[in-house]
Amino acid sequence: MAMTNRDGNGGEAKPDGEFDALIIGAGFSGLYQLHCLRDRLGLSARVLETADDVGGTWYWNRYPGARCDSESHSYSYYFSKELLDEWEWTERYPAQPEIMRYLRFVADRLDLRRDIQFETKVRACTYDEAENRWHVETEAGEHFVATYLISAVGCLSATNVPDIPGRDDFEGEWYHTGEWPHDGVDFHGKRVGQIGTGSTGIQAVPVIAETAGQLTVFQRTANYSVPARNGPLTPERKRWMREKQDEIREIIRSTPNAHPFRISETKVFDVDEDERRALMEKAWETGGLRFRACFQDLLTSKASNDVVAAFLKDKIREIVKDKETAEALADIDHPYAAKRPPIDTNYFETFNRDNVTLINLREDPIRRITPRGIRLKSGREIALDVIVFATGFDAMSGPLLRIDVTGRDGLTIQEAWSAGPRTYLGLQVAGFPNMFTVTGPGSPSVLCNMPVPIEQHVEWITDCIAYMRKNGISTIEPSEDAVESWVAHVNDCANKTLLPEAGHSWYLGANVPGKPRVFMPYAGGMARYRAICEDIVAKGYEGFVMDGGEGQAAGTRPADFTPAGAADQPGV
Ligand code: FAD
Ligand code: N01
Repeated sequence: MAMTNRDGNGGEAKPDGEFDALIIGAGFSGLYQLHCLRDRLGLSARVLETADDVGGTWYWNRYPGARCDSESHSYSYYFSKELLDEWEWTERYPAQPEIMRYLRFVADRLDLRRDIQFETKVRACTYDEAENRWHVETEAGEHFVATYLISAVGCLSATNVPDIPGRDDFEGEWYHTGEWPHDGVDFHGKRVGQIGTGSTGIQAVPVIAETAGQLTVFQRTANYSVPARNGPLTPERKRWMREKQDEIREIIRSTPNAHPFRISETKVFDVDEDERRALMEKAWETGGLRFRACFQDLLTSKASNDVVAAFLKDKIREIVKDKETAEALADIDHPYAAKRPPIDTNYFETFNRDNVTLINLREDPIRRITPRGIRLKSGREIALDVIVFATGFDAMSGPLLRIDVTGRDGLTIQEAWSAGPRTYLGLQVAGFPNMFTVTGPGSPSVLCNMPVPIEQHVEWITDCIAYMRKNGISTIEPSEDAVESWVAHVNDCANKTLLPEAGHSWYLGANVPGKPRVFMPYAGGMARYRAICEDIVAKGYEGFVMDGGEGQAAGTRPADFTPAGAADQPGV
């Protein structure tokens, strides 16, 4: 007897392997997308996930010190009062194990696991125009078919291990932080080398240093960091979080980057030097990403940014005792927060330990990895037992580009994005009907506290699919014109900020050799982005081409992206 899929809330049963919707990825995005399509629309849906559990980012990134830079009460789903009421965070910034527990709790509470197929890596997705179906193949050779394909593959899920000559000759152990062994790594007494001083590296250094015999940190680009001031949540704070859910929701939905605090309206030069200093000291004591909110114009005025950057560099010089090390750490070449600003627990302090050394790669770059360690251009060789690659990700476009996705007329995603990713709203790609991307390039995603854009994207996609089914629409995709307009708008928004000035940042794809340099996230602000998406729907899905229905604003080119009432505040 042919097997059939149990079909959500009453949809038609389908042959084995055939679904209304296939979702790739079981992180924050994929879990909520499954819930919406299955439990709200009653569609048959299946999630395909490489890992053997839910969690996404928090499944893979188990490196020492891994934790959030979003405050716990905002790094949560807000769509369900039950979930909010039933979960309690324990720290201001939850660590990786706690976030994993949270996502497992959500998956179990919503009974999602029965529609997730784990240990299943998607290899290829091909659109069949005659059938109007997506065919999905896995690495193991399984075959699935669906009407709607939703990529929830994440922005930071494709690891970037630099191709340093000799890497494969290394006789010790090496690990990338984004694919960390589940049973941990024992650093006791070992000579450890860590390459990379981004958010990840800055979290890992203090924890690795606690047990390593010797830790050598290889720094190519010096980075700012502000103390996280992490700590346990008091009972009063937990009660406040529970009682103020509605207010918190209102704030995270209305601030430009969806964090649970408002950005000051004061500009750096609105106040005199003493007051400015006092505001920065206060923000430094508050810690975390709230530091960035101490002035309104940090990312729109270079002169203002210079003031804050100088303050932060002086902090490094105050903390780090060895003068040469302090200067190398403070020799930062980009505006503060032009890269996602790291927050830390004792990062700079760790360089005062006897077992920690900084190598400034700007002065003496890595030449090769040898069987025994890392050799620098000067000829100096640092003997190592373990190398930790805290070298980041092929971000935003990388995870989807690692799948062979083929749309209409044989167009591949690799061809469509050969000059950089091109989307409409970060949600769809021209030539790929009925394929949706959650947090795709062109969405505000990584500039935000991400659960907020994730919920918005998922709900937008769900409403769109509901609209299509109600109106007998068989396909949706953006017009080339609409994509053109959106890409131009994304660039305009970025160029109004200092973000593109961090020339080597992953926002620009500059961290991956050969990747086109295009500013990928939408810097116009999450609140404005939400208003734009709503406006486009109100105008009959302006900019989208829909097939089969009637009365659509088929393919019209949006004149601009200035919906009434949307704040024109940069989303940074
Ligand atoms: P992911 O969590 O990345 O999930 C994507 C899933 O897709 C993965 O499980 C992956 O295995 C799966 N997948 C990918 N390709 C395939 C394939 N071909 N076949 C099958 N499965 C596939 N954001 C914040 O807002 N605040 C923070 O504090 C914060 N901290 C972070 C810390 C780290 C170390 C990192 C790396 C990111 C952090 N982020 C943070 C960003 C974080 O990625 C998002 O907050 C969020 O977890 C993304 O969820 P997602 O479901 O969209 O993607
Ligand atoms: O990655 P990164 P990440 N030789 O790309 C260096 C989120 N996140 O994993 O700047 C030598 O920022 C590279 O040097 P350079 C957050 O969104 C959040 O740290 O290219 N060095 C850089 O120092 C974050 O932005 C949290 O010169 C090399 C580092 O490796 C994003 O994830 C925690 C090199 C990579 O930094 C990515 O952060 C962690 C080479 N060949 C992550 N190649 C929190 O919420 C790369 N580098 C707290």
